[in-house]
Amino acid sequence: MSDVHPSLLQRKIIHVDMDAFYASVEIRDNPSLAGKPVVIGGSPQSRAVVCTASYEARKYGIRSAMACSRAYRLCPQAIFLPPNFEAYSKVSQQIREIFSRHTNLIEPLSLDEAYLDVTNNAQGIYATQIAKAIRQSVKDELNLSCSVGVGPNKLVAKIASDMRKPGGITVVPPERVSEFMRHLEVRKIFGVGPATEKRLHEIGIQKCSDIWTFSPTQLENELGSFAHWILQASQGLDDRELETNWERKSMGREETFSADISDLETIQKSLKLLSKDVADSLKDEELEGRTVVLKIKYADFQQVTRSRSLAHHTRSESQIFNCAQQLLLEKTEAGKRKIRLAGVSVSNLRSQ
Ligand code: TTP
Ligand code: MG
Repeated sequence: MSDVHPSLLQRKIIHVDMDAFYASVEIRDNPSLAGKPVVIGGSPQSRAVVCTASYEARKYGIRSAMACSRAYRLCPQAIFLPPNFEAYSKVSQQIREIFSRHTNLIEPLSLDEAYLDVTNNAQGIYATQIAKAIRQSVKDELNLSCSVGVGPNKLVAKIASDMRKPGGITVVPPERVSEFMRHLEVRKIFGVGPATEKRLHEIGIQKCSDIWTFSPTQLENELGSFAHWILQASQGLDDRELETNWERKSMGREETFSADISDLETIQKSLKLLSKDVADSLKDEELEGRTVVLKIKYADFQQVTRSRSLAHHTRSESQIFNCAQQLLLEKTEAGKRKIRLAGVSVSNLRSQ
């Protein structure tokens, strides 16, 4: 078609996203949970938030980031399980191995999603065939389900993978990009958060095609430097390359307490467990780090981070804990002010 933008003809990008990831892994490993509403997060009595929920649980309105207590009210018969990061990072490595059969150009976005550039793929086959092969391998070898989007760039591929969840493949060829974007709500564009969405609504923009009615100058007057990017994105145009040299920048864990606490001993006990989890995860991923970061959220939600760099890289539980503890005692108001959350992370990482 003559009106297809030339940049849409150059690349083939796939976006893979696992379905109800943490919950699906738990159900796979404990089949008695199949078909039941399963919530991964803290206990309903705690103030933890939901990491994710099985599709059965979502029917009750349960969503990621919702308080577990609210999830419980929505569905008291739901089964609440704590996250098991070791299991999820193992699956994450396994899906990456499956992706690597098709291309070396892989950009993991999180444990459960990644972009693949398959313009020049190992077998010289269509991107759609690769999408089907990946979905099949994930099902046959890992007994898990994923959704896949295929498009001419990252923006379109990512929106596409979300269209037929769970288990669906959505292919948007270059000549269909325009129609695909036309009816989409602007918040579906990666990077349009609630504040931007509100601003766009204020000037009468709901759907991507509403943006097309503005001239670049008009849009710039309304939105400033952001105008160019949103005009491109609304047409499904996106030149970003894959960032294939992705490296983990930090490893961390945090805990929201069931009640605000000022008792230092309880906080230190929590730091010890968090430090152990961090040390274990560093070991799993064969990493070690030099900077220990303590995060504290006070009862009034004010949040502070305090960090200290060690003389050497480490993944020793006791070194991480000692450092976090010192930071707690010397650099925070814990003990005097009540706190609701503590987190420990290690950054400045290198492979060991
Ligand atoms: P998502 O891919 O956003 O969600 P999902 O895989 O559970 O479900 P969907 O089928 O809709 O893709 O996130 C992947 C995992 O990341 C999810 O299983 C749990 C974790 N996560 C959190 O811990 N907190 C959050 O707020 C979100 C959104 C995800
Ligand atoms: Mg997912």
